Formats: sequence, structure tokens, C-alpha cells
Amino acid sequence: MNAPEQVSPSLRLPAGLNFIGGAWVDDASAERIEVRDPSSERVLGSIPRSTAASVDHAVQAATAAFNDPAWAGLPPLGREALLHRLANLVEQHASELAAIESLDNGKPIAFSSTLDVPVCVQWLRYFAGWPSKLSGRQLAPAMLPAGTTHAYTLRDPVGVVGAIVPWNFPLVLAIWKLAPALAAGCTVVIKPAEQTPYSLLKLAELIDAAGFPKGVVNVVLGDGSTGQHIVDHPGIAKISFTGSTPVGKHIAACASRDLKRVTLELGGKSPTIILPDANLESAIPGAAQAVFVNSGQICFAGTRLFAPRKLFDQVLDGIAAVGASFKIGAGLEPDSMLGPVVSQRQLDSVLGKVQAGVNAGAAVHSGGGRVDREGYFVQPTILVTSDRENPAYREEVFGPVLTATPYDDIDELAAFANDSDYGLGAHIYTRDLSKAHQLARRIQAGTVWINTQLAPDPNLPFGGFKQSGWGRENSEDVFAHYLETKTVIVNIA
Ligand code: TAP
Repeated sequence: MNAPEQVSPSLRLPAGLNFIGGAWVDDASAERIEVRDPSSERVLGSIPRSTAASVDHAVQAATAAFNDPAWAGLPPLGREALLHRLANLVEQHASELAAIESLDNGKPIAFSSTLDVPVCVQWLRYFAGWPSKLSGRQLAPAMLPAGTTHAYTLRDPVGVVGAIVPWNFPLVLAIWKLAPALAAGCTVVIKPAEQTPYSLLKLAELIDAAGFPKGVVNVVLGDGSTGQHIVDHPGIAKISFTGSTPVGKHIAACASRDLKRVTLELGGKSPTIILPDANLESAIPGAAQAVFVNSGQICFAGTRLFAPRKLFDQVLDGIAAVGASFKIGAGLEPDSMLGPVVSQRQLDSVLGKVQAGVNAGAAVHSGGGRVDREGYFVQPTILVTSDRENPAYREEVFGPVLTATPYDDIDELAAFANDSDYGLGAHIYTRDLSKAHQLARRIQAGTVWINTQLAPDPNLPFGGFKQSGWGRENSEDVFAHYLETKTVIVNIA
């Protein structure tokens, strides 16, 4: 089962092997995990449930690379050149990477080729610009006589990073961790989600071809048990995790035992707020895209809609019409706009959460069930509820499911938006920008989009308030998590 799988004359999947110390390595003692195409439920191949021994091998390779002058002694411009070379290779292999991603995750090829892969190239290019700009500062001590002391700070890479990524944007979220970690001079042991390993394995081939020293990036395949071995390994200095809030809390607790650095990018239940004066021609498609794109499997998806009572039916009918217009299809179908959710488990989870919402009193406006075809397809769904304790309203569903709530008084909106354990994003639609800015200040969320939706940028910090996470990804801010500050104090008197 380790041989590369020839999916079509033009598409071959990488073999299910770990990439450790620059070599492709089998974990012969590991059980195998099947990987399926969520559009057809067909088995694509298998990966090892890598053991603690494989993780230890990878951490040793990453530690050796961290201390090797071939990486540690590389001038910043050398790291920049490697990241640019990788960006060029990703661009050259864009169609293959997009096809792998759509096959493995089920997301429409129209999105993986115009969004996922181009985003990876842009992030790599953006972070390629940083190594030569990362430096410490010269500082004047406040308590010592002037001219007696020379003091400055250095910024050292934190060490070996354990990166754990989910299945909703397998390549993008891997790059969000790899690019800044490598720009900072760290080395990495990274684990993709068991459902979607193949694009990261293809990326490992490109990392090797770009000329990164062996051991700088290591890919270990497996499920949560393999992730746990990474979290527990004493050679890991920092964990960078994207995934569910319960697993994030568990990782934080484990990492606290030896005070590993931790960043967590977790779940969300982001509001989409339509003010009475909004331009509905853009607000309705915007609200629909915010919840249905990627079949709702986006941590900052706009999953709680608040619309004025007098416009409520018009807004809901409009969003449902946009959802119904999305062509449902397999990841690799060129005109598909709405793919499956990633797995049978996710299908059961999404439908179970819809049913729990209905059982607790939510009314189904549209959708609500599985699409009658092979694959794990869920209908674009809108549930109506004013009960803010309804489980579909409170819990992250991670499927194409919107809860919609009418409101009468715009002064209630900030309280509605903030009435959640999460605080990842918020979308506001209005023609009145002063109202929008006032509301943005009152909303507890890491990103607020005004008259737009779902648009992260490499130069803009991204992360969550409350139980949506710790720390920020992207932008200069991310380096706070991949660099340690060292102060050097010299007596020159
Ligand atoms: P998680 O269990 O959180 O999985 C995310 C990643 O963490 C995967 O690589 C997973 O491995 C790994 N993992 C699981 N347990 C671990 C542990 N004890 N130590 C270290 N790593 C561990 O998410 P899921 O089960 O795939 O999805 C469940 C729910 O999480 C979804 O319904 C959704 O609500 C949420 N979710 C959120 C996000 C974002 S972007 N915030 C992304 C995906 C899912 P395996 O998957 O290989 O077991």
C-alpha cells in the first residue's frame, strides 16, 4: 500500500511514507490508516499511524538540522532564496497540487486552483522577504549610568517546531506554519491530518528539490496518537496547532508540563451581521459565501446570521438561493462549486448537529440533510432560531450550516455577536461606515470584515479571542512565537 497511486494518466499520489532527514521512510511497525476520496468514498491509499519511534527519529533529524551550520549558519538571504525557490516550485506544480488537494479533501478544483495553491505561493513569497529583516535592537539601560553599558537584544529561533494541521485547508495551513518557522530559522516536524496527507507529501518533494538542508522539514504521518507523540516529545520547543478547541485545550495542558511554547488556532462561531441599511445585493452573496464556501469547513466561517426582522425573509431566501445555485460536485469536476465534507465521521457529525438543533426547536428554512448521491455531501442548510442556547447556534458545526436570528434593535448586536465561547471573526454589512467601526470596536473577535468576507492576508495578523485560540498567525506578529528574545549586557566602563 506504500506505492504511489496512479489516480489518472496525469495524476499520481505520493506514497504514504514519512519524510525524515531528507529520506522517505516507512514505519513498518505502524498500523495503516486508509485515506478516502470524500467525493466517491473510494480508498485512495493508506498512511502509517506513526509510532513514538518515528516521531523521535523525526525530532532527532530536526534537532541535528537546527544545529547544523548548513542551516544554522546560513545567512538570512540564504533562507530567503530557499523560500523563493520553494514558491517557484509550488507555482510550477500548481495544477498537480490543486488536483491532489481536490481529490483528497473534496474541495472544488475551481477553488484549490484559484485559492489554495495561489495562497501558498503568496505566503511563501511574503515570508521569503522576512529573514533579512528580523533583528534585535540596541537599548539604553534605564538604571545604569549613561555610557557605561552596551546592551542589545538578539532574536534566536525557538528550536524544533511541532506543527499539527487539520484537513480543511491541508496545504494552506501547513504553509501558514512552515513559512514563518523557516523564515525564523527554526526546523519543523509537521503532521497532516490523517484524512488529507497527500498535498503535504508532494510539498515535501518540492522542499527537497528546492535545496533545503536535510532534516529542516520532516513530515510524519498519522492520526491524533502521532500528534500526541509530537506534543509529548521533549525535543520539541514549540507546538503550532490548528484544529478543534477541545484538542487545542488538551495540547495546551500537555505542553504546560515542560512549558513548550504553544500557539493555537482553533474553532469559531463567527457572526455575520446585516445592518438595516446594508446593500443587500452584496450582503446576501457575501453572507452565503461566508458560510457555504469549502462546504462550511472554515474556522472563521460566518455561521451565525443576524438580520433585521423586516428584511429577514428576503435575506434568508436570498442566501438560500445563492446556496442552491452552487453546483454540487466531486472535487475534480471542473464546474463543481460545493464539494463534500471531508469524511463519513464529519458527515455524521454535521448531520447530528443539525438534528440536535432541530430537536431543540430550530426551524429548517432550507436544506438540512445529506445530498442523495455517493460521497459525503451535505445540502446548504439554514436553520432559524432565536434561542441563543440552541446547540446549532452555540456549537461549531463545521459544515455548510447557517443559523439565522432576526433582531429588532441594533444596540443589541454587539452583545449577540459576543455571546459565544469563540471569538475568531465577524462580518458586518452596512453602508454606514461609522456604525461599522463602532460595532467593530465592540466585537470580541480576532478579525472583523466590513462589507467583505473570508479574506486573510499574509501581512495581516490572524487569530482568535477567547476559546478561538492563543497567539496570531501571519504578519510580523507571528515571529513573536517562533523567536526568543535574548538580552546581552556588556560593561564598557
Ligand atoms: P482535531 O481532532 O482537532 O484535529 C486537528 C489535528 O490535530 C489533526 O491533525 C489531528 O490528527 C490532530 N490531533 C488530534 N488529536 C490530537 C492530540 N491529542 N495531540 C496532537 N494532535 C492531535 O479536529 P478533527 O477531529 O479533525 O475535527 C473535529 C472538529 O474540529 C471539526 O468538526 C471542527 O469543528 C473542528 N476543526 C476545526 C478546524 C479549525 S481550522 N479550527 C479544523 C479542523 C477541524 P488526525 O485528524 O489525523 O487524527
